[in-house]
Amino acid sequence: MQAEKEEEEASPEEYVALCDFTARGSEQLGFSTGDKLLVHAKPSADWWWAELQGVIGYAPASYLRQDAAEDEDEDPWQDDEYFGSYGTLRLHLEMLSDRSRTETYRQVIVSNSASLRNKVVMDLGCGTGIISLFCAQLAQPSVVYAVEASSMAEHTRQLVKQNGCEEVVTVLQGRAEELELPEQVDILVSEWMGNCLLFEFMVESVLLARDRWLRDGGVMWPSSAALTLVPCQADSYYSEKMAFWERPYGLDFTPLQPLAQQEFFTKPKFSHLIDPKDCLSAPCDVICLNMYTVQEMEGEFKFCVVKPGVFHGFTAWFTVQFESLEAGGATVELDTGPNSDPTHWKQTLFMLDKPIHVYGGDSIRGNIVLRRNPVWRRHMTVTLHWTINSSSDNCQVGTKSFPMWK
Ligand code: 6LC
Repeated sequence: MQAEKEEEEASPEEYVALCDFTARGSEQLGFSTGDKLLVHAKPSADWWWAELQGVIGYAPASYLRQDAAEDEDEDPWQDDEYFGSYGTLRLHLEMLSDRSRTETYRQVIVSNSASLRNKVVMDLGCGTGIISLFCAQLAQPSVVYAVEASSMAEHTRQLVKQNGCEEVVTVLQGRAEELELPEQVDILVSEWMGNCLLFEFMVESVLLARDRWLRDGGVMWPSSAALTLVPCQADSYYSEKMAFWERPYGLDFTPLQPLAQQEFFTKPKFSHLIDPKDCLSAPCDVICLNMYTVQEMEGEFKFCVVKPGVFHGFTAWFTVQFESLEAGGATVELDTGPNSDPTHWKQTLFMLDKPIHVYGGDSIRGNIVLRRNPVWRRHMTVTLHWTINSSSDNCQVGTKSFPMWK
């Protein structure tokens, strides 16, 4: 028989705190950068049972590193890996094949073409240069600085020439962070959105470029972004990954269910396409980013359940808005949710550990926090807290943190 408590019996491991952590509640353990903690158990990927100077409590795993010296040479932005992946065609093909995405950017250029005349534009993370080429062909900017860090930039230069846009589009190969330009720009356009809006944290590079290179009164495209959440059913995913173990081939495989939970439900499922009928309530914008100001990466929600069903988890997606520069012009929106054409981002599914039956009139309220992984800067943890208030039952409270990916 497998010893269930094996992990707790193992001798504690020493970890170093990478940054300060303030405990919320008596279950958590607060610490400061550089503190040495003893980790006694790792009951989940996110929260470890740890000790500091005789005090014991839960510590967030992503704040701890086993050996401070060990990773010093590693690049926490993982730029080699990140820009390496954008140096081949696979991801560019995926993005360009996404018509909703690409056509939205084209529409923004077309519907603002008069205002773009003689303007200085920066296309940050231009990839194959599609947005820069739209600008050059469909409007008359004085110059477009097409900035791209990956080796794709060499091909982009060729595409600009091939399409007769070299007078207007200047391709600059390098990271936005090290960019040097001869002037400030009037418009900063970028397609920086990752899964669940923020994954990859390219937005950080965009905001830095904004602060350095956007002139006063300049325009950001997108101008705003929102992360939307809905409580949902996910019957087929649940059956496929969890209910499966109940009776395969007439045998009881339920002892594998805790493993299945760990393996399939710890991280969110990218590439989920939610059927609108699986939404248990109307969706709610939980985080709204104004691209001109700095904001909190957390938000609250309150959902009112509209029909009885099984609450398996939350599905998230995002929208971005492009303000119009033309008098009376309409805002253009890219919506990656279930009521629009699917995009390459699809939606992101966060599964609860245990499904909960809910009924019309129940409320699900709580909050979401997106916390940047302090070491792996393109990664983040999404924490959801929820309280279900039901007329028939007492309230149920839950919380779960999802690493994306580390
Ligand atoms: C699109 C990412 C593109 O932006 C990709 O070609 C990548 O190499 C480039 N990029 C990302 N960050 C920077 C940066 N700091 N400086 C220069 N180029 C950058 C992401 N879009 C989706 N995930 N959809």
